[in-house]
Amino acid sequence: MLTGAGMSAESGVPTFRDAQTGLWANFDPMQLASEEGFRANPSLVWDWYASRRDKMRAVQPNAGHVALARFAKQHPGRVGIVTQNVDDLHQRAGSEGVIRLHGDILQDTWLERGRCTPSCDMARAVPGSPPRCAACGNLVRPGVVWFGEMLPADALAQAESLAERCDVMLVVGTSGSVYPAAGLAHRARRAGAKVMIVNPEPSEIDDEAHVLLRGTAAHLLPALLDMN
Ligand code: BV8
Repeated sequence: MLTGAGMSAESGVPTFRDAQTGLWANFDPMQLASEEGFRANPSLVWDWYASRRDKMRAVQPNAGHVALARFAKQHPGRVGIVTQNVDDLHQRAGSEGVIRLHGDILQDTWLERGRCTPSCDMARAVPGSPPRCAACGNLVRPGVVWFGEMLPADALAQAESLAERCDVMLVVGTSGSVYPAAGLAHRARRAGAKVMIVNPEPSEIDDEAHVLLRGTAAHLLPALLDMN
């Protein structure tokens, strides 16, 4: 499975495509989700992530997340879930070993990666927007992969290996516009897998699909996966 923001839409998590609201209405999410965007305006970007975190903590997995988790349990060792989503809804629905390509919004990390010493303790960071290290002033940033940043090498390698070995790749709720994640469907098809896409709208990777299912994750996945 490869999932994107549409997987969480019916849980109430806005997709990247959905218009930004509130303070961030006039900001391009790709600019906000970048190191230069954060350095240019740390508090604006930190508050954007804080508002998304609050929204993600307040919502529940939907029937699509639950159907995927149940299907994986019914077919142990035969289902891999790769997600672009930074929420934890797959995990909260009971899915194990989810490969997170773009990080975890609920995790914090340091902006200047190599700068911190043992005296830099995230738990004792000076509160603020964003918080900063009490020892060296390093800024705290969300543990997500920003545009222009490399994906976690192990997660990407695992995802590429799954794409090359799977018989069927089910692609759910992605516009297929962000790389290298979107390239996984092409990689699977080239390796001989059947590619199925679940999306109410056309996506940029529809050409990779053998089967296109025009519908939503929470409606189609239970029907699709509970049949077996
Ligand atoms: C990198 C975390 C090495 C942060 C995210 C090759 C070609 C072109 C460009 C590039 C390329 N290689 C690299 C790039 C640059 C860039 C990129 O892809 N740019 C694109 C936009 C042109 N990629 C990167 O920068 C990546 N890093 O490549 O590093 C490198 C470095 C420097 C230079 C070169 C190479 C890092 C990408 C990761 C960025 N971080 N997220 C955060 O969340 O804040 S990406 C973020 O946006 C999400 O994680 C997700 O991946 C993406 C949004 O896409 P979707 O999930 O598909 O969501 P979207 O809103 O677009 O669409 C929703 C879909 O759901 C729609 O189709 C809709 O119809 C559907 N839907 C709606 N409701 C439902 C539904 N479907 C089902 N059910 C529903 N109910």
